[in-house]
Amino acid sequence: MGRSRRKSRPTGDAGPIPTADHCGISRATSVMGKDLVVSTDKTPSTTVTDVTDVTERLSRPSDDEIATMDAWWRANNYLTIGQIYLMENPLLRERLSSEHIKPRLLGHWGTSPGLAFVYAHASRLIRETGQETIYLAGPGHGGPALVAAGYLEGTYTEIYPHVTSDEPGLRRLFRQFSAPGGIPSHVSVPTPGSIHEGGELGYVLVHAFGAVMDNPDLLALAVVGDGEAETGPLEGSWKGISFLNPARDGAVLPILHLNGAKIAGPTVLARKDPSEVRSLFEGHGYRVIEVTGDDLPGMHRRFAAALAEAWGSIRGIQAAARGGTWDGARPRWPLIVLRTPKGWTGPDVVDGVQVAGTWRAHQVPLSGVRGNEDHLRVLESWLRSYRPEELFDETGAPTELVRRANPAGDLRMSASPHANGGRLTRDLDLPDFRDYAVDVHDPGATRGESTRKLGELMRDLYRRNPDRFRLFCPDETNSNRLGAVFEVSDRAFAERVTPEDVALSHEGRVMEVLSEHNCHGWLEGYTLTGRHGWFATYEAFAMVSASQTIQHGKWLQEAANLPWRARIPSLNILLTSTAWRNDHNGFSHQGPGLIQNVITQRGSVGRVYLPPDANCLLSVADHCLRSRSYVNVVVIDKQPQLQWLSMEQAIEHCARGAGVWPWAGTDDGTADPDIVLACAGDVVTMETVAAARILRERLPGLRTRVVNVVDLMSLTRPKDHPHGMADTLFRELFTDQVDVVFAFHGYPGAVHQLVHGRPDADRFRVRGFIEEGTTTTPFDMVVRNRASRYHLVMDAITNARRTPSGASELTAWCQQQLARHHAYVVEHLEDLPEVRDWVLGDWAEPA
Ligand SMILES: Cc1ncc(C[n+]2csc(CCOP(=O)(O)OP(=O)(O)O)c2C)c(N)n1
Repeated sequence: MGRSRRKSRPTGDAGPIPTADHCGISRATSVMGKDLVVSTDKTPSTTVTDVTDVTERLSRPSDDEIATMDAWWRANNYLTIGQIYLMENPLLRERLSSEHIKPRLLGHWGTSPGLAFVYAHASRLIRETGQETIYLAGPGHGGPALVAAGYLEGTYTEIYPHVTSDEPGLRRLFRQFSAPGGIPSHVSVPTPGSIHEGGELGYVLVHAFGAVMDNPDLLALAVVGDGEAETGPLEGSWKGISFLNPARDGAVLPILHLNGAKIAGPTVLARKDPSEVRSLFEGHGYRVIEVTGDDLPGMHRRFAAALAEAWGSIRGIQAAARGGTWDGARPRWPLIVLRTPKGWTGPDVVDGVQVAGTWRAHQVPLSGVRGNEDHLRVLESWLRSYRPEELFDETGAPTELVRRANPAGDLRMSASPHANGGRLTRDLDLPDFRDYAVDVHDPGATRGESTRKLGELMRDLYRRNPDRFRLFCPDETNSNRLGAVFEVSDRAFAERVTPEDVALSHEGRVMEVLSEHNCHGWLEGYTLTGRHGWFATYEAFAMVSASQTIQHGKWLQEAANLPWRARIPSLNILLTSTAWRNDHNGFSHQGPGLIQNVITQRGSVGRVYLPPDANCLLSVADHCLRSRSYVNVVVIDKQPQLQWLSMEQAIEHCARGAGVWPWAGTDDGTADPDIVLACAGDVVTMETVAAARILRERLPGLRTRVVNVVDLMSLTRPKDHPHGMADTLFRELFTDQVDVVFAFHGYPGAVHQLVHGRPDADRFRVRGFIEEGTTTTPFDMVVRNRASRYHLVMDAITNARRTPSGASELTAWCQQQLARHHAYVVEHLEDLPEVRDWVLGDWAEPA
């Protein structure tokens, strides 16, 4: 450490540009830090060939064009550093002093110059081609660079007029960054042009691929951090091209930014020999284009050529597919590997220690500026090295030299309507969900596979909305009984299709990939750019992508505070193959954890629905598809299940969120019941209704009331969530003193959490999933978790306000029934017939 290295400086604006000193990989890597492995391979994996006139021109920027891009880049770097360090003296009108420095230096410099470099070049591409482009910064901690980009493009001032395009505006821009009452340090929701915060690393490509699906004119530039590239979700997301159709979808251009380091050490891909990196991505099906170095203006020339080559190749692929000359083979989409030093153009050596090109450049390369005169002087000369006097005029506005780098209007990446997807959202052409109703004459008399009905509704959504609805599912569309969609659309697949494959083609639009991260992220990208969809998954494996659900919820929550962000279609998540009926599988497949995550999130974005049957599911689904900017979690099993409500009843029940099922209990509503039997979730609803029936038959003196909850958030107080039911309704359903035996689909703690603050909340006795799982019979699952009808009956007796005669005999009978169950399932490997075939109508007391 401590070895000083040659360091380049930004170029001048309009002066003569030195000839590009083309460096091979070996030379370029040698300036990036001693830690980097140096390759002697000088052969680029692709050459600039077969390009149109436009790409030819793009690939050879004039000196003037380079000067323009370089000025914009310098301005961006200057603004980035200003945001991290300065609270006064934004244009260095006076000698920098410690009073100008923020007391807390928060932000990330290391990735920012690379992000801004790519941005400057992308803007030139857009200016020359009119290409609609969005920019996704995987390392979203480079927030100041993207804020600066929006500011230089004028978008920032258009959205936030108080951040003016002059010296006072610059001061505000700097002061607000990473500051109380200001903006966060990442490419977060307030950043114009962003659909991707990049806070939790790993999702940049899934967002990019989701954004371009059914978006044929869009190019998503996705900068992937080399640290980010070590995450599981990112590693899995390179496969996006295997699902892209060049005729119908737009394109993703990944730019893998190998700046060599993450927070505290080197990255795997940066330390690999470039030939290995190339092989890796060629293996994924990409055409790898490499640009390496820190020399200027050589880097401008080489990157311009690389971008031109990538764009030309994208347009070539699309032209062939759209012009009918595509042979159907999965195209080899371009990918740029960009090697630059971390903290490029920043302080090289600080206190005798190498900073630029190392992990030390990650956050704030000069940390002691306020109390360290040497650091202060280094900071000042660093800022002055960008020659701000050429970049900002006497009023503080960006000069013409800088501004001419910007594309116009909506083509500015910070102003792209695609990145404010609500602006482009078209409502779904929705079929009438009542048309898919299950005929229910008597409650609990017939069985049906509820999700099959939803599949039929989705089939017709595909039919009516071929450009704006998709289902995303990790390989389980059929298993989850949603297979009706295949009557209209195949699964999307861009790899080889064989005659044995079923419902699989290039034209397909049902998204099946065995990655919850990809499915979830693609749907996020799809909805963030204004289109609609569902993510359907096994309930337990929703936990694989639970963090994405939480992150997206945060995004929506923050977006709701920004009037300029138009509301986008909701993220709809169907959890099926649930904990209670995962028949083929076992404990690993049993986990209702996502409910807990969603109800725990602050704010009003999350909604959890537990429809007990098909008609309720249809009503809830219709509501979710019409809603905007929510995370809707819908939980229902795929197995045949008892149907309770007619469509009219279901609509009314779902609209209220919760209600009494008078036919299930014995309470006539004239006085408080002795016990309330409440339920939320399909399987436990059946157990509750069965328990109420047992009580009616065997303990007729006990007044029971059955309450079913569809909208879980309705249990909360209105001040805690917009769905929270009014106090009067809560008392109407649950009284304010009668004990409630609550059978819940998920973990019991969730109900306690939700009813917190309601009258005498301690009276809720909750049964739910208590992690007693295995591969066993359906009824054995509820028995193991003490949520069976017999457990509920015993709970009702224990907690009822009165104990009618016969109660202790009934308790003993329940215990006998449980003993019978245990003996029977072990002997016969299935449930007792009176349980297995139980329906409400013909319940018969066993002999
Ligand atoms: C999933 C996740 N894990 C850890 C972090 C903490 N973190 C923030 S930045 C960073 C390093 C990122 O390195 P890289 O992607 O190479 O970005 P760059 O070097 O360009 O800053 C880490 C580990 C995170 N943000 N997200």
